[in-house]
Amino acid sequence: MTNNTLFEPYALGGITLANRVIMAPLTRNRAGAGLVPSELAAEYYAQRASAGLIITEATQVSKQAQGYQDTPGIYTEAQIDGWRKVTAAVHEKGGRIVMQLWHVGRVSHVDLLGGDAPVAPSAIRAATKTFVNNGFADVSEPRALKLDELPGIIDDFRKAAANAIKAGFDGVEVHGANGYLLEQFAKDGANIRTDSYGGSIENRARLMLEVIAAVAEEIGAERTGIRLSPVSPANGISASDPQAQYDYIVDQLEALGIAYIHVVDGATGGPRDVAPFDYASLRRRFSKTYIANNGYDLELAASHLADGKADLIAFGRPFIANPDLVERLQTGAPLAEMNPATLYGGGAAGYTDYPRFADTSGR
Ligand code: 8OZ
Repeated sequence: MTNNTLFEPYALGGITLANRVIMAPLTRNRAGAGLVPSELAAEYYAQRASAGLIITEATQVSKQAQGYQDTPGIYTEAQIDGWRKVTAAVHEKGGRIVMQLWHVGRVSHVDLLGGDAPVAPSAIRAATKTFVNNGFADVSEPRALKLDELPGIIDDFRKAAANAIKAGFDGVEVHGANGYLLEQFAKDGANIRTDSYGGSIENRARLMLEVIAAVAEEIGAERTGIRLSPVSPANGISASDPQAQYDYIVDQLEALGIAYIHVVDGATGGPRDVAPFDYASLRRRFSKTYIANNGYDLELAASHLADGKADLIAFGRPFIANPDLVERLQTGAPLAEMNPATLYGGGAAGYTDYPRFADTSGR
């Protein structure tokens, strides 16, 4: 393969990545009591520290932000202490790690919220399921957020970013994708508000951009990134004009000077060509780092880097069964298949017990 820069170092914001293979955020539902990451989480992430950068599983910024059973948080001292063990273990191995900050909005269930309704831009229930009480269930009917509640949500993201830095993270990625709160505001399929947070493209982007501005002010724009999924139908979301919406959003993100945008091509975890969209338009509008994700293999990753379509490529599912994904891609070793039965919840099985290729070959 010619001109493959995937295994070359890269300067992202203020940090240097050893290579351009990024571990995408992966929800694993294994947090312990108090939604503190388990002891196993430090081992799991450390096993994957040869990634140029690890983006953690989505982590809720408040109690209200949770949408699935046993996902970790970053709003209590115990959670900060738990995450500190994770960042220490990854840094010990020479890796880099940022935390993905998450508010699920309407994608939640009353049983996760002490009986409260999930919150959303508008009282429109998503056609999607969540995982709660050890099974899948339809999400609950949401209630529309009042205008005076939005500053509190922005503040939750701000505090969560500060907590992430306290816990030793190299930065944060705001989850602006996959049908969760910030995307619910941005996309008109979920937002029919008539105040300053609904209607026009500018109004629908407002909450996302205010969150990013607050996070960047708190921890520095060079440590702030965002994940976007312009045309993904994930979690029952839809948008009538994603090109204009995301061109505008990325123009504003450029003005805010953040370190990176992390863009899901097509349907998250599904077809890359689900709808027409000009990703090059986002790339042109953003001068800093562009991370591309969704269904990449070695060849596609190398070609997108060579063509200048992206600076870094995020791999999600391949990292589950291949802790040494970087080395496997680099040496041409075969990739192991993950077991879907142990993807969400449980303990070490299907989490920390996938071996490195070097430990299985030749036996
Ligand atoms: C899979 C299961 C639950 C949540 C996302 C945070 O799609 C998620 C998620 C993925 O961004």
